[in-house]
Amino acid sequence: MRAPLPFDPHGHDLPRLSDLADRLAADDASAPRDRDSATRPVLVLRPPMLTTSPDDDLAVSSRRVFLARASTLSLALPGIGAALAACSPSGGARGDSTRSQAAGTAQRASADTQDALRHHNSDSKLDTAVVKGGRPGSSAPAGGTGAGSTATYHRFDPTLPPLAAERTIRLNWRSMEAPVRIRPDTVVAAWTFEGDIPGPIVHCRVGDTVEFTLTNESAVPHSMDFHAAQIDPKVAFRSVVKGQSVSYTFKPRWAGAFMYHCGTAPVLMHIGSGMFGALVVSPREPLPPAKEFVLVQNEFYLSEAANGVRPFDYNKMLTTLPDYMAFNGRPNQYIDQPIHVKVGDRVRFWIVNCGPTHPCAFHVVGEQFDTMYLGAPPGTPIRGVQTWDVPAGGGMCFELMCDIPGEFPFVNHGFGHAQKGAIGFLVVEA
Ligand SMILES: [Cu+2]
Repeated sequence: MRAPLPFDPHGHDLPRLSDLADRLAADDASAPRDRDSATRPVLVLRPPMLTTSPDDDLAVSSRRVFLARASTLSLALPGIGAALAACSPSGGARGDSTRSQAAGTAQRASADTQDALRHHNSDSKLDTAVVKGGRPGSSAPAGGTGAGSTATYHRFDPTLPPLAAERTIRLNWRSMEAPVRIRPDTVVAAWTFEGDIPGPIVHCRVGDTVEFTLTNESAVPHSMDFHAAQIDPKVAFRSVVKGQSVSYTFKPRWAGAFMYHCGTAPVLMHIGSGMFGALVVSPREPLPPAKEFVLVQNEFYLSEAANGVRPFDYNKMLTTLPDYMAFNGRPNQYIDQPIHVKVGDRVRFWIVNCGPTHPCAFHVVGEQFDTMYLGAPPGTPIRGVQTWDVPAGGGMCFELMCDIPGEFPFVNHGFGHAQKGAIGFLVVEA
């Protein structure tokens, strides 16, 4: 029998992860099924205007998904299994107070949306886009989506793109609506830069010139806010309507991992619907050679599917209880298709947390970061880090040496969020 962990409040023996997975597999026999899949455990969907907490259903189903996958990994994840067991709600332990609290939050969120719509002022830079042309509080276009079946699932390549020989980076991007398949059984009605979540990963050096143009092809006004730019936001980050463009130029002054995002109000809706990405700025003097990867964390707040596509749900964004979390836009994608390196490789993770709300407590199970940069590399490295919080809107650089072979889970150590998809595998081959 496993000894009780120090943080087990009841002092009970904790079930093994494999036991939990078996139990959940049995539960699945009576679990609700996705209309598109007879085998995959899924979420119980609520109407867009929430009156009860979605979290109970979500927690159960995502725990099933995670544990079903993790059960095959139980040898690699004993600590995670114990932590999951300790954190799992037992029976109705969370109780009605959580539920009624969340219901109250959702109703307030609904009221907030109505309030936002009432105070909509199309002349204001900060209020340009309370969903013109769509359903209030939803990313769904007015004409419906219906293009979900054409969106194919693909792994988002986490490899940092190489630096260009040119010292001027020219980016001509479109803001556009697009169906994005974030899981094999889930297509979302996204607002995007260049048609994917996240937007393109950009790599440049300190002092390079970035010449940026955004052309809006969407019915909703959009804009672009590069955190790596020091520039008058009222001018450069202004919103443009369909068919118009905005252009500006900047030179990143600091190295680091920087978020970019649409800054059109309500910003929560625009970031929350997929309009974000990462710009990695390398220092003038190259860092030590490494295998470099970019992980962009985000949250998904989705409403019920229409024509096979799930719109984003502004009310749910206000509750801050996501359906899924992801690195690079697809929950659990690097569990299914891990990141591979070799013994002797130095690995450098550029972590950008696009939120819109929650932090990313970045950690690699079975490893330690020998070097971590809170600010601009190579200045003031922090040594010997186990976990560090990357805040929403922030980016940091984490390095480790791969001394031994194995499968090392990288996680958001806020495990409610790892269970919802902010997790993957770094496979170190001998
Ligand atoms: Cu936008």
